[in-house]
Amino acid sequence: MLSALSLLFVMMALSIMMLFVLHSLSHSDARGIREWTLANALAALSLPLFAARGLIPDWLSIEVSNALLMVTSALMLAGFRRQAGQETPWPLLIAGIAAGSALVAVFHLVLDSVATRVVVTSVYHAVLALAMGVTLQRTIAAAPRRYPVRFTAWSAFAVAAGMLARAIVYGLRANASLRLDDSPLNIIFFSIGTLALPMLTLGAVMMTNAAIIARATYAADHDHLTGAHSRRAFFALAERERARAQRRHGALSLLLFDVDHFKRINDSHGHATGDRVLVEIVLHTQATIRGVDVCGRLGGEEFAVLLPDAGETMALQAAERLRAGLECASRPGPGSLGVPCTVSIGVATLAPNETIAAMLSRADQALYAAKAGGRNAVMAAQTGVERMRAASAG
Ligand code: GH3
Ligand code: MG
Ligand code: MG
Repeated sequence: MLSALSLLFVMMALSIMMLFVLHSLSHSDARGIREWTLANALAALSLPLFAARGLIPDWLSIEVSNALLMVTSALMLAGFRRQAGQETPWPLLIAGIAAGSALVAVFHLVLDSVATRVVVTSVYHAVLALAMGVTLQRTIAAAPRRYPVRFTAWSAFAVAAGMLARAIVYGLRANASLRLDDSPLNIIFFSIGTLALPMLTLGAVMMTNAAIIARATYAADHDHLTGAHSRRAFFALAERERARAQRRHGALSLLLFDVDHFKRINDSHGHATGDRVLVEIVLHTQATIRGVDVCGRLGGEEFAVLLPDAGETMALQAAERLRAGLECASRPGPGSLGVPCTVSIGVATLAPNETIAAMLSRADQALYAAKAGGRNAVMAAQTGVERMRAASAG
């Protein structure tokens, strides 16, 4: 049968297990881990004190153990706030812990009432759990994955509701003499208390994992220097758009561009300036293209833009806007790049049943032709038929 004592030991065991789980994340730079670890360590420390009631001095199993559990809740909240990038109102929390601890002492040493002590601690934990739920709820929109945040927020709200119910029930029975007994009501509330910390910690771990995965995915999908899509991510998106265009008989175009005489920029202004120019080029490109278009860095100073639902005319216009804008931005004047910088662009539009590799190869040839023609130019790719004709004529 369940007993309050066995639940205390289950909670202690779960807190220790959570310490191991949290330790597995300690190498990451995720925020909040330190607070949650400390919270579980304090809980594991406070529970034997509760359980040893009668065997150790009362002030240890009442005042100290309750104070430790109050700090535990405050640390859990601090962890969630730090994870959300928010300050923790420590003066307020310390005042709450001090007031809560003082009331526990009063209702032990002055007016000995277990029920009132339960009301005090339950209200404290309910308020803290509510604050955790609200903090988490506010971060849902910006979270990389919503499920872990929802799970944790609703766990916090469930804990708050349970603690509030406990405060009301024990408030109504203020005169009853209660101890660590095994009455069904006590067991129910004890179970809520037992599961609260492991559940919130589990949620914290799920959220941390989701954040780590999101960061790793972003790093794999984006170029570190410019923030443009990485080559791998660009081709994955291009493949998806190709399938979509061919399924719906829609258009898809590609701009392939390369910085003109970039080596000269590096040689005469330094590699750092070269890097800055690459960053500016991507910023300029992203400001020029539509929201649905995708800019990727294919390597070195070569970039590509994928234009879904854009035929050749629209793609040529976009390329010309990009070329002219960069030429303009590199001229001396306010907001100038500070170095002369132009690009040559090859433009290809997906032909029926064409692969991305074949379209890219045509865009590459057009880019080569734009370079050969003097650079700072836009060139449309030949279609497959034109290429065959040109080859047989050559
Ligand atoms: P072209 O007009 O024919 O394209 O001439 P180019 O000088 O731009 O082409 P080339 O291929 O000769 O030189 C490209 C240079 O880009 C050489 C390489 O050092 C430089 N580069 C590649 N990646 C980076 C980078 O991340 N940062 C900087 N600063 N330079 C880079
Ligand atoms: Mg170049
Ligand atoms: Mg190049």
